[in-house]
Amino acid sequence: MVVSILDYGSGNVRSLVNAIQHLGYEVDWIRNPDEIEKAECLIFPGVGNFGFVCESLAKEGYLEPLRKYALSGKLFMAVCVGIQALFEGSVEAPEYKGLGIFPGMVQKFNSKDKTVPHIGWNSCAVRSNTQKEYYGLKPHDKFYFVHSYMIPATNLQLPSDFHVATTRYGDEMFVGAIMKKNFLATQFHPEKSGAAGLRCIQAFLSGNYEKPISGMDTQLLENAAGGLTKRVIACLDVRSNDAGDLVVTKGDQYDVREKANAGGEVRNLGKPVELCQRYFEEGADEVVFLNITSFRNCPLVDAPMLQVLAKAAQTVFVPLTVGGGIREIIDPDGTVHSAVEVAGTYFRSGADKVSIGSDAVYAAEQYYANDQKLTRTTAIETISAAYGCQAVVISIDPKRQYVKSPDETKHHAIKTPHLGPNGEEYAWYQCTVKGGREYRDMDVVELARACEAMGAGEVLLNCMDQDGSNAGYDIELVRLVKGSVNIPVIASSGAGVSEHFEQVFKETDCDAALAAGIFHRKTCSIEHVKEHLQNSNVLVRF
Ligand code: 1PR
Repeated sequence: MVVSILDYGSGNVRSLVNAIQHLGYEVDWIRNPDEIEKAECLIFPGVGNFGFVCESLAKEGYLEPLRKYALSGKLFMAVCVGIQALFEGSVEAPEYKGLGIFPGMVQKFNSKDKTVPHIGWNSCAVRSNTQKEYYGLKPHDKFYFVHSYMIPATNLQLPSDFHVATTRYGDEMFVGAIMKKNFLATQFHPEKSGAAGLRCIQAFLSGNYEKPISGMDTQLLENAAGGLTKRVIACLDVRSNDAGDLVVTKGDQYDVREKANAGGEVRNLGKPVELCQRYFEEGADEVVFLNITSFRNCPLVDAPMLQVLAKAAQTVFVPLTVGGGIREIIDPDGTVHSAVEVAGTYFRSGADKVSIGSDAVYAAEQYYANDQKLTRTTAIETISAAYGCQAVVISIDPKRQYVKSPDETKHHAIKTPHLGPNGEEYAWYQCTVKGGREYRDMDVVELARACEAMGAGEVLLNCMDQDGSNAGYDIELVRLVKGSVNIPVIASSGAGVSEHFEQVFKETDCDAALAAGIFHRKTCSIEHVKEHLQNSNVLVRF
């Protein structure tokens, strides 16, 4: 069977193609409305903004053929914004009409009591006692979600031959998937949901709709184990070594060279694609690639990280983030590529999110200089507008600065039990650019808030003081930033033992913890960290 994917300009569909091919199916593209009715199996991917998706469908003449196909009884699957587009409309873009196959409007998550977007691994299964699983969705599995808008599960009016799998986030219950024979629409990304997601796609493609299972514990979905997990993320700092090979390296406080007496060379801790594969197999919830030298003077199409991503995405089915050099770039021949074009090139190679470091600081400076008005021209704003805020992470590289009293600085200072070199009781966190080499007159709270306002969907919070120290996360820093924004915060830098992950999850509200050296050096595996977290009552995915 050939699996047809609708190509109407949606974001990262590379991963979907990779997952389908990995399962042994052939893929082709539908690029014309007339081709829809000829498809024997059609997948409708959706990434980004509801308005963008529905406008593109309408403009290209897809609305009617797609509606007809979805109801035809032939194999049909919709993903993420794809499931939302099956409804009448969305509060995200009320001026656009959806396909109207199901009645009702897509709503926004309530952000008063929780972080929005809903990013991470959550449960999704049919809450009934039919003792059946549908398309391989089991109550104890976790699936990868990334969205700010959802279809509330209450007052849902669907034809009676559809089953609904639900998911809980905070006190809101929403639609995780809708299915009937030959029809599957998911809010989660099956192609990014590891083994559980591949099982779901396989069950769909092979027509394995329902399967009796014994001892199905739907009760699991009602208790704490049914919710969003804390994520454990592996980070690969990538650069060329002195011999010109692309290697994963790791610094201490951002210095990636061995000490002079050890040769002074760039530390080589392995090959990017191999390490990524290893971390996927060990159970990493996400993998981040940071291009720490931005490979200057290289045309965009030849950027070495593009090949790394393309290769990794063929066999790694969890979200991949790429950072380093996400900004407007000029090729050696003078060709200018806008930031959104640069990001698009990475998305098409297999990245799910881009992370912006230095450029986020410059944009935040511009934001405050402009009386907190949005220009809609920065990398954060343009990428977020085109691909959705969930695709934009900002990577912060702060350095702790001590002061005797908060009055000594205009920046957000905290009282700290870890006194400064001269007994200072207060500290603030200064933002840096260019991999920590240049300090700017901005603190982490100002930066995180400005980036959230400009449309960033997540914060990757490094810490120059803790990086490579194995001494644990900077708990005060994580608390400070998490308390300043409403988007997810990934704690980074300093993990040395499993207990450090437990500490950062229990003592702060961070959403994910990232580490590098501990995994590269095999001090302990991701599996071991997760076992420790589970035994400490922190909800994680296995
Ligand atoms: O400014 O948009 O081009 O992005 C550059 C990116 O590269 C930023 O995300 C910046 O953090 C990163 N970067 C630049 N130079 C370095 C360096 O180390 N010399 N890496 C660097 C930052 C921090 C994390 C590390 C954690 C966890 N390294 O990547 O993985 O601290 O480490 P640990 O668990 O071993 O303590 P732009």
